[in-house]
Amino acid sequence: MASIFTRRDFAGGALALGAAAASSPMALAAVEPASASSFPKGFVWGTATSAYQIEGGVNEEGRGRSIWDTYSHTPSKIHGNANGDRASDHFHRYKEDVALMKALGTTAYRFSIAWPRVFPDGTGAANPQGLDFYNRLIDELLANGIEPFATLYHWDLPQALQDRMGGWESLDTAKAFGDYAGYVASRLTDRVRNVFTINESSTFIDFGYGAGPVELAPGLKLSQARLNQIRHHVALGHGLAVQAIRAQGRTGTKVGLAENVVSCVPAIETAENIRASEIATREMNAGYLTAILEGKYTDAFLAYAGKNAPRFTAEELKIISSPIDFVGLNIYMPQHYVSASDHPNGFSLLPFPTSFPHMASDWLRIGPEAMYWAPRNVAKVWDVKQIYISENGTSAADKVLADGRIIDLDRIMYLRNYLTQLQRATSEGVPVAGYFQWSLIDNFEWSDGLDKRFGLYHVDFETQKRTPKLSAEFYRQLIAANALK
Ligand code: PNW
Repeated sequence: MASIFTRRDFAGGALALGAAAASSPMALAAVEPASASSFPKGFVWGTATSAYQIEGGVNEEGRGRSIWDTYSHTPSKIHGNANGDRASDHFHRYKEDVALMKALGTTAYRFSIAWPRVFPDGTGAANPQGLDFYNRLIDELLANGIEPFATLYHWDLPQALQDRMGGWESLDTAKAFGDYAGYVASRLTDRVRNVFTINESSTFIDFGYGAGPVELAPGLKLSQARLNQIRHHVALGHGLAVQAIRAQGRTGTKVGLAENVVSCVPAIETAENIRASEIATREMNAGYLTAILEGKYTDAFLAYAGKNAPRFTAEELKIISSPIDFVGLNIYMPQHYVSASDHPNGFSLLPFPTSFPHMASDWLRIGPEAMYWAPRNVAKVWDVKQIYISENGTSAADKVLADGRIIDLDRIMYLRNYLTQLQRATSEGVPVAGYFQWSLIDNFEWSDGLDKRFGLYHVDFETQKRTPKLSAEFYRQLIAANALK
């Protein structure tokens, strides 16, 4: 396969990419011996996106409104007053975008299905037309040898559910989510073999319903008690969806979730600190991932939450912990560095120095070791047998140079370092089956609007022209070699 950069892209540039473009990367991979930097044979390389962030087409084929339509049209909520009405226009350009995936050499793609396209009112009558777009997309992916991985909830809750019942504040939203999951599974799992239920519970709960440092839709600021109850409802929604997919999907459909696990990294890798990071992983995820994987809220969590603890039944915990096939981890940064402690809980969370480095998004700390420790600890603590890195990537202040090139060396630096740590994990046998780079194309980055770009391909939001950044070439070379480059 030829380089995704045309010669013109780099004509006259100081970079020697012409040479790379001339020789086939496949041939290179074949002559190079498997090296210490290789990933396991059959490792899945993909990219990830979400519906509201790229699709646009918000009024097409009977789509209902989501809380993000409402929120992004509320003045001053979004940087530059941007919204997702058009976003990256993927709804109309999906064929072009699948070609971009193919040019990278990816063999998998994680996208999300917009609930309000399928159930415009959240519940009740389905809008079969709403699934047509995903049918077209899935068929196009498969025709190009790219495995579809579908996420059912990437934050675009039908507005009707927020209006009628306070969204995830109500247990009925969890039930509605289960029904929607079953409906989608009955129609798509003839071709979609891997399904993620919910994306990043804690981000949309703490930032959407709580007072997180970033604000997300619906933009509420509820008490800790109500947040814990919402978390319980979201976990229940996940469990009901797992059961509905098992009941209505094709036998053998693989189900999991995509969570921004609270990653706890040992500050210094001593045996004591490593043990502390395992304990911290279990306790710092106790409100969601631990409950899903263990079927209980830990004693320490319930004691700490006290009167703010969620109300729950044993039956609900059984549903929440319905067995899943894989765990998806969205890894952007270490949430905590930890050390061993004499405190009864066995770990202490260390404060971040103010000089700790971050990428273009203020929150996006640079701590590549999270890419080793998060999957390593999830596998160790819960004996998880299959893990996907469901998201990893970075924003960067990409500039289109006068000659049209985008030389995003900071993104390459970030990816190389995180992937080095992922390779460390897979080489030690941590069961990571694949990696989804966030993101294929620049998109609507929630409250940051169109300002923070995460794509491997630059999008000109006026013309919708896609241009590969240098990081796209980095990723293509890495995939072709199945090893760090
Ligand atoms: C994730 N934080 O969001 C989401 O899954 C994506 O939709 C998003 O575009 C991507 O990461 C990049 O931001 C996050 O402030 C948003 O810690 C904010 C945070 C973490 C993740």
